[in-house]
Amino acid sequence: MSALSPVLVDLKFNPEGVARALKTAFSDRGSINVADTVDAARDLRAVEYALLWKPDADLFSRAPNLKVIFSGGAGVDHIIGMAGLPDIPIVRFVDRSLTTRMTEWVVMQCLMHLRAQYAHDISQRRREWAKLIAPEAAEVTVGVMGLGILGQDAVAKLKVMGFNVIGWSRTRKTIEGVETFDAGELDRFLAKTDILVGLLPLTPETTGFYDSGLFKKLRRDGALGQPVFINAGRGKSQIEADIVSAVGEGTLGGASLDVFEVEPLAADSPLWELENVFITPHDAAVSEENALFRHVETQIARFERGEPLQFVIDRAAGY
Ligand code: NDP
Ligand code: OXD
Repeated sequence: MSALSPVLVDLKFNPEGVARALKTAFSDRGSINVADTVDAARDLRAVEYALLWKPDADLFSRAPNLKVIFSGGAGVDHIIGMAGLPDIPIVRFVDRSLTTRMTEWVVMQCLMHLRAQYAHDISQRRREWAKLIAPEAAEVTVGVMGLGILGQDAVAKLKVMGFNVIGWSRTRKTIEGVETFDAGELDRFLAKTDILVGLLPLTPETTGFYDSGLFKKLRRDGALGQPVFINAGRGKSQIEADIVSAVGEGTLGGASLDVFEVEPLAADSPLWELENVFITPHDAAVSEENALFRHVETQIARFERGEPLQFVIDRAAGY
């Protein structure tokens, strides 16, 4: 019997965590971690499976016999545009822990804006006892853009918190107790939204999508007064200069951003300075390495048993 092909790993995140988790993962076939100096120059021609996050530009020419590509995250935009990308299945990472982490972040940000936490932060620094009367969650409509794995979990848990939740996606979804809109109903969706939550993948359609024109269409007579923009999808979907001016002129009452046009966010970005903008460094929902490797092992086992792979992206749609 010929030896099983090792899994090629090129993950540009948390190198110590990846190296540690690889010690026990893929025990039947082994792995080649190109981030590790020992493996960096290895011959990749026989490799059949690659697990990638922002891989080296020459990876596909070095590994010309791949059968399946696995994304190290839920998004695949870091691979889709690459030169030499072979026409083979691309499987994205779908995992309970990743989904849960994202929902924690989304719910936390919605609550921070509901309760005007930035104003409390300012008062605290000034040692001021300044009570605020916040609306109830039920008075506020959260509009979730993207009703996929992450969007639907966020919707369910935002509802548990009492928010009125509506949702928008390319194709209409049916979710009990949630008014949903399809791509053609964007303006109707925005006009009902007080807090906009972006959980969209980056595709040509969603590039530069969150701009001043869109912010102006959000509801302005809701319980929060000024609408809020929250984005944890992809930074290249937002126009940051428009966010800065929308917050400055009051079109937006605040924002929460986990993703940015260019990451890391430049030290001189005006976003850092805005009191009512919460910034996190693209860590809303990190991929936990052990869970990621288990998911890849499961999918390879399915593939080798002749069963369909799960979570394969639609190359034409780009996600
Ligand atoms: P899914 O593929 O499960 O869902 C994507 C959703 O977006 C679907 O509802 C889809 O519509 C909708 N959509 C895509 N394109 C359009 C469009 N042009 N117009 C309207 N709706 C559109 O993805 P996930 O929920 O798993 O993940 C979403 C994104 O979150 C990832 O692609 C990634 O960019 C980001 N992410 C960010 C993380 C972070 O830490 N900040 C962590 C993990 C993911 P339809 O249902 O009709 O197909
Ligand atoms: C992902 C991410 O796509 O972490 O999983 O951004």
